[in-house]
Amino acid sequence: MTERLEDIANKMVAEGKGILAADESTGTIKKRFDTISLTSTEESRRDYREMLFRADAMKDYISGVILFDETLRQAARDGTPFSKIIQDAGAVPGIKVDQGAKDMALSPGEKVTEGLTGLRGRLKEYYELGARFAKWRAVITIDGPLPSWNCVKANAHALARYAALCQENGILPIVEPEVLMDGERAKHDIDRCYEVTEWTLKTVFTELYDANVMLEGMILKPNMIVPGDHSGQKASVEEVAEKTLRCLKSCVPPAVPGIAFLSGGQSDEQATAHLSAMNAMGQLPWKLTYSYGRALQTAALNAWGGKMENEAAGQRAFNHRARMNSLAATGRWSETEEKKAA
Ligand code: 5MM
Repeated sequence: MTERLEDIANKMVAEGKGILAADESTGTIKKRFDTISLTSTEESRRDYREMLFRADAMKDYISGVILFDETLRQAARDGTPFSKIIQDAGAVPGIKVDQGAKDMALSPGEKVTEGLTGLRGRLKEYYELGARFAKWRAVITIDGPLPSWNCVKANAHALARYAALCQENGILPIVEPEVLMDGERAKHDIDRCYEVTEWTLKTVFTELYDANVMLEGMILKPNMIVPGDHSGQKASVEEVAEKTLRCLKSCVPPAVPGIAFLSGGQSDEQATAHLSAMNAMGQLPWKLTYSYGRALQTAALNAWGGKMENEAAGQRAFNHRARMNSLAATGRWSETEEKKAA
């Protein structure tokens, strides 16, 4: 029997659990492996993902894993499909279905995410392979007068068309409109991030409504409200938490069961501290949790270093980060917890 989208959503934002974004495309995982001087091959990518998916954290703190096409089709060294390892840990396997943010025609410096052509057929195949949710990431760049309405509107429209196709095929859509905080062009202050994120989210929810997307059967994956990396501005944890919540409350209907943040280039500890502060601020209309890539993986990648003999060390680092974020998802993380465990 097909699972209800609402049930998949509630499982993915279950108390104290969050999502592991392990959907790096071949180009991105190569960049990550370059930092530990490891050659990216099908085998090294498999070994790295196996180290993560067999860690204890999977059972306790991870509700879903976003995979790249290659990984959903891959098996562990003993032949067990990764999708089965994830399911056996009690988590939901998911799949990144966008085909990347590409230069937008006649909109210099902006990107539009592609991948709608043939998506219905791909979703049907991914369902057969075990995926029960999908992810599509739109990228919005702030730079002087950018983003343009053309960029915000086109990306929001594509997200809505993707989400509708997912729901038609029994797959829960994670809708990810990312207003970038990293990169050399990110010189904007926190209030500009607020303004652009608000504009983007309001446009996305209008497009989702027009596309008949059922809000109860989706998860939003937004950025937090933070200053750009190259702004020279520092915001306190309280300011980030307060502005992010204010922005989300003005844009995200309570029918949405959960919001799972991206980390976007924040340090591991910042991403955890911000999430915890928001959850400690009292009753919210939706669950607030993590769908981190870098902020869940960087410490594990470094501890593993591409060596079989470091597998346990990599898993310890991943277990620790996942536990800290689980505490944050219920507003109970503290620096004392962080240091105690380290
Ligand atoms: C894990 O990184 C994801 C895939 O990136 P590419 O498509 O560029 O290979 C990315 O979509 C990720 O799911 C989100 O951006 C969140 O990751 P962070 O690292 O920002 O938490």
